[in-house]
Amino acid sequence: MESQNIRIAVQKSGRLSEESLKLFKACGIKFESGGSKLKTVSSNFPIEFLFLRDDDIPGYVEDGVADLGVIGENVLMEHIRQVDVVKELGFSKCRLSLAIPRNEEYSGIEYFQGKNIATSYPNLTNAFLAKQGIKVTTHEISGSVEIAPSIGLAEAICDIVSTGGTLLSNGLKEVATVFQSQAVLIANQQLSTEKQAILAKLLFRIDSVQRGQN
Ligand code: PRT
Ligand code: ZN
Repeated sequence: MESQNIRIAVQKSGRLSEESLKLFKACGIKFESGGSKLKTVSSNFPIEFLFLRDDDIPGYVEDGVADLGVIGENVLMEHIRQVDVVKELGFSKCRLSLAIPRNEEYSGIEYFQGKNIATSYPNLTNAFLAKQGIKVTTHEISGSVEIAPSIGLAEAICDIVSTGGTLLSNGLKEVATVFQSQAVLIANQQLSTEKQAILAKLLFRIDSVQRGQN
C-alpha cells in the first residue's frame, strides 16, 4: 500500500496560527506557510497541512477530511463533536467569562436570573448557568459581542477574555468565569494504524518541545 501522509488542519490566520506553526517547526517539521497557500506538504515528515477558518476545523476532523486539528477548547466544547483531544498545547490561553456593565452592582450568580445575555457561545453559557439554577435568554451573535449592552441588545455578555482590555474599553466588568481555554490537538476517532503511528511520532516530538519549554 502507498504510504500516506497524516493531514492536519490549522487556522489560516488568527490567534492560533502563529503558535501552531511555531510548534510544528520546533518539532523539526519543515514546510512552507504563509501567503495564499491553503495546503502544503512537509518535505521531511509524513504530514500535510490544511489552512482553514478555525470554526471549520472540528467538523473536518470529525468527518475525517482532516486527521488532526489545532483548535481552541472554547470552540470545540461549544458544539459536541466526536473527536479525541490528544494533547493540550498550552498556547492561545483565554477564558469564557460573563461580564456586566461596570456601574452595575454584582450580587453573585443570581444576578443573571432572567437576564438577556449576548454571546457567541450560547451552549456553554446556558449549561454553566443552568447548572446553578439560573435561567437566561441568550442572543447568539458572532462578533463584537462587547458592544451589545451599550446598544441595548442585552443586559450582559458572555465572551472570550484574555487581557480584559476589550471589556474595560467597552465599560464592562468580568464577574464570573465559565470556562478556561487553551489550544488543543484533536484527532479523528478512526485513524488507520499507519496514521496512528505517525501521530505517536508527532506527539513524541511535541512532548520533547514542551519539556524543553519548562
Ligand atoms: O478567522 P477565524 O474564524 O479562523 O478566526 P476567529 O476570528 O474566529 O478566531 P481568533 O483568531 O480571534 O481566535 C482563535 C482562538 O484564539 C479562539 O477561539 C480562542 O481559543 C483563542 N483566543 C485567545 C482568543 C483570545 N485569546 C481573545 N482575546 N479569541 C478571541 N479573543 C478576542 C475576544 O473575542 C474579545 O473580542 O479578543 C477580545 C478580548 O481580548 P482582550 O485581550 O481585550 O481581553
Ligand atoms: Zn472563527
